[in-house]
Amino acid sequence: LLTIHQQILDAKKKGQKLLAILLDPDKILLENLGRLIEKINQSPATHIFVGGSIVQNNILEELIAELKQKTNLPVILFPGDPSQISSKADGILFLSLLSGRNPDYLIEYQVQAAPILKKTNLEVISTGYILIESGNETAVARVSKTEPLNRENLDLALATAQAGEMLGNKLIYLEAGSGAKKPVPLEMISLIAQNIEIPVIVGGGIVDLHGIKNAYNAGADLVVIGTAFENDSHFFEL
Ligand code: 1GP
Repeated sequence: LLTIHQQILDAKKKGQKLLAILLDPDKILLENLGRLIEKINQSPATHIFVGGSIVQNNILEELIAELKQKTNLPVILFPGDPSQISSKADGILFLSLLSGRNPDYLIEYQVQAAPILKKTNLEVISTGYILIESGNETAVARVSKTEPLNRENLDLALATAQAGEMLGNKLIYLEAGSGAKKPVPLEMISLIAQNIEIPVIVGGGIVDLHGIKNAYNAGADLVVIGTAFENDSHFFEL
């Protein structure tokens, strides 16, 4: 059986593009979950990400239990902090916010999370998380108290991604932030994808199928859709 990470590498090698639906526990009503999962099962999604910048809602465990019961897709934690860990998921993006200079999001939260993760069977996937300026302040920037990278500074974004790869990150996540006005620039995706070996995840502000396709064509291996699916669970039927 392949790990989540091996499956992503495998897909990349074969040129198969991957799609994650991001579910924010704070924005989900458990009574609607059954229908939502049906939509996910009918969609082209290959992965489910669960998380948010701050999760106040206490439904994380229940949400994941129900997802595990009703879908076959891998459920991967995408946590804003160590409180968002559930042993019921399949894996976790173990994020380090490489674009920022806030030590809490570079290493402190990882130190707090490590002993908790050791007690679970979660697949821990080291991920370099790079926040790109998006034309509006996003929750990630606000909560992490970090500056996103300038969208025009392609060299700095590339150097950041390469540093992540050299540090041993298994994935690079280029993030414009949930509800971003402007998604990650295509030239940036393409420069980075061409100059690192590890798979590239792209998300934030992608609101239509055209945007998904553009990100794939630029070199994204996995695209993340949150808000667009939240607003319209028929999104993928078009
Ligand atoms: C946010 O990249 C994800 O972390 C998805 O963003 O909600 O804008 O799709 P959206």
